Amino acid sequence: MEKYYLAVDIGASSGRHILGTVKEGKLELQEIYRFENGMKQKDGQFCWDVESLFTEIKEGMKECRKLGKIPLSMGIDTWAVDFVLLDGENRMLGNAAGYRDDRTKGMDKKLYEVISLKDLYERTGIQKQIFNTIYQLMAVREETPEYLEKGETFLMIPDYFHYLLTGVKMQEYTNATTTQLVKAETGTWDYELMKKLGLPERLFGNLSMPGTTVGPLTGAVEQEVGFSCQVVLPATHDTGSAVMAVPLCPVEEESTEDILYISSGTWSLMGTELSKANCSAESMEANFTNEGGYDHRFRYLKNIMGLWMIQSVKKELEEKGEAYSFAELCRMASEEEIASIVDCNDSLFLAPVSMIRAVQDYCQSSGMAVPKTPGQLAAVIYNSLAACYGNTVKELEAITGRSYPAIHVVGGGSNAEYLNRLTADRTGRTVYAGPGEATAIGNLLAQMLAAGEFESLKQAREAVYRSFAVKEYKPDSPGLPFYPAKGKPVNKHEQMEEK
Ligand code: LRH
Repeated sequence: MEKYYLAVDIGASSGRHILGTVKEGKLELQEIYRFENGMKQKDGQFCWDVESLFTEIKEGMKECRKLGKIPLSMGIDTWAVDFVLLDGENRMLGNAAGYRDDRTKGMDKKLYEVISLKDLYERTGIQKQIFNTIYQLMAVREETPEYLEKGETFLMIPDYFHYLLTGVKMQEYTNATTTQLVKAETGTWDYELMKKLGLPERLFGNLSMPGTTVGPLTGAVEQEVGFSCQVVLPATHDTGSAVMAVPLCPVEEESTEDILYISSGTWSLMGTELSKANCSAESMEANFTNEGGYDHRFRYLKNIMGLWMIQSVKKELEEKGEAYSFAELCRMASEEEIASIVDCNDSLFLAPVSMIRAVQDYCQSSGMAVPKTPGQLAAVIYNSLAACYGNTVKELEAITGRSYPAIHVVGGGSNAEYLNRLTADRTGRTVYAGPGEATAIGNLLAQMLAAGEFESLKQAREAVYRSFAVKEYKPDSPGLPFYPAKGKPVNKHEQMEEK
């Protein structure tokens, strides 16, 4: 009898249900459902439609029933930092505001009246991003303090969905660290900080680690979807799940402290794994973050604007009646000579009214060639991203004192061949691209580890390496897909053995 596990992975632009199983030490995946997501304006605020997302979660679960593949367990991961507040009767107070909403404008100044940025970083190790939960909670305190007074529970988005599925409220650790309210040293809520900020402690219960069983589905959900299973916490922060699925080559790589990764999607999260957080001033100045990972490891990384810029340009062009696929934009970009580079991490690009205008204005005001055609715009964006990766490698090497020969690009963006080539060239490192479904795979791994399918994360990562095709890109050379003559993609390790 096959044992199935279900990962529900919801990103900023889409969600998917993926069933996973382990066969002869290899992971097998089946995507059974996919749906759209996005922040929408509601009551003058950018919000997530959590109600319709929960309907989609249940619709996807029904597919398991239809296929006759009932999972032993399931877990949900989403983007970080966003949350809901529930009152004593478990009703939402206000909306599930999204991180691109500008309610946090000026909240950094308010926060620093209470605690300096340096002290905050020393305690939490979390990189300043104006949309972090801490700044969002400051905005709640300013605009709707009654929500904090009436609030009984604070739940991050995946915790809220787990609650709707099971009736059990759990607060998962990896995602909680992105609130900037968790102490890096202890991995527990920083109640002292909360007190300083006027945030009621009662909102924040004990943190639970990935692998913890939340509980079985409620009777109502079971009836609706047609089966029951346990809900088990993955790393509910999508990036935490993606980093769990960075493949580890048993021959070349001892641990993920030896390698760099980029979790590439709407955001590009570039970094390494550390066993101890680095909360130094140097690290803070370089804007690196120490997000909590599986097994109390730290995801030491930089948050880079990512594919959001090209996604926004693509959408804008579509609205003007000019539709291009990402592959077409990449091809057009590769034929352009434009040398302009923008700073992807400039807050200008976080939520501009027009991304095309934002890129053009940036180039204009810094005296660089202004991109006009879709190909030129795409070239500037992809080259800027790769240049940012190049700088980040240098910063990481300077801070950790290590040298990293290779970069693993995982997640949906690992399919962007053109960007992979630019990344290899601009970083001067070998790029290993894949797997594309890293986030869902990582979600599954946490459940599988809890069920005893693997003994350790290292073993699980080695299974990822054996199970999925990885493409290699050497600097200054075209991407070389690892396709042996007979056709099926193999991974780099098998390829080396063939030589
Ligand atoms: C990626 C991500 C990232 C966060 C951002 C809000 O989806 O979770 O790690 O910083 O969304």
